[in-house]
Formats: sequence, C-alpha cells, structure tokens
Amino acid sequence: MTPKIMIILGSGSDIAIAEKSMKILEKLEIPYSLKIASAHRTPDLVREIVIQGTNAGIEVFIGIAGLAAHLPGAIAAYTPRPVIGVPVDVKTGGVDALESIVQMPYPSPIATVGIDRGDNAAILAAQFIGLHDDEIRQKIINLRKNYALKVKNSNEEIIQ
Ligand code: RP5
Repeated sequence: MTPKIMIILGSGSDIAIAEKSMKILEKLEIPYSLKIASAHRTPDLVREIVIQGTNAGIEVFIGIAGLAAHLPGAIAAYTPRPVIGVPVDVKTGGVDALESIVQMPYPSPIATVGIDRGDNAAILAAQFIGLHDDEIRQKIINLRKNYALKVKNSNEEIIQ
C-alpha cells in the first residue's frame, strides 16, 4: 500500500522514539515510510526525500530530532503538507529540541508534540488523515474508547 505518512529521523539514534510512532501506526493499519536524514549532515537528502514523498502522495510528515532540532523546519521548507515535530531528549531534558521545533517563524508552523512523544505524533498524523478517511477516523475513535475503558477499569480495581 502507498504510504500516507513519512517519518524522518535526524539520526539512527532517534529510533526508540520512532518506534513509538510505528507501534501506533501499525495498530491503526496506516501505511508509513521511515527514513533517516539530517538537516545539517545531509540537507540534500532531506530535500530529495521530502519532495519525492510529497509527489508520491505522503499526506503528513513526522520529523523526529533532538538538540538543535531544525529537521521538522527543514521538512516544512520543502512541502505544503502538515509537518508534525517530535523533540527528542538527548540527555539534555529535551527542552532545547522542543523550543527549536515549536518556535518556527511564520508561515511554516510545525505541529509540535511533547518531548519523546512519538506515540502522540502518530495519533495526530492519523487524525489529519481521518479528516477524509472514515475508516481511519473510526479506528482512532475505537482506540480512544478502549483507552478510556482501561482508565475506568483501573479506577475500579484500585478504588474499592
Ligand atoms: C540530532 O542530533 C538527531 O536528531 C539526534 O537526536 C541528535 C544526536 O544525533 P547523533 O549524534 O546521535 O547522530 O540531529
């Protein structure tokens, strides 16, 4: 199936955070592609894969990076599609990456999720796709219902 979401990591060292995104996308059965390309080490590769991905029908990009995390901004430079940014904590707490991503100047916003929240990035990407895809929208509704049920059940188990 043609991928609808492209996940790009600034480094192979960000893989643990990408795995959180992949786990959710697999649960929702949304096809995605995964690439590694750095905004400062391989800027040409970022340009190439984002342009190719956009032309091939990628609807949402997820950029995952730590430290001076300019990768999501670099992705946004080459696509009109929405870009979601995931700041990674590289033993610094992650606020450096969070601020680098969230503080994008006009008119190139990055939908920024919390530090290390690859899971929420996947949910948000799926919600964008759910705007026009009923099946995916329903899967997100079910996932949220199941989670709410889990919370209710744990409440009953803990509070007698
Ligand atoms: C960023 O620098 C990457 O996204 C990674 O989070 C961080 C460290 O990269 P490595 O030095 O481990 O390749 O560009």
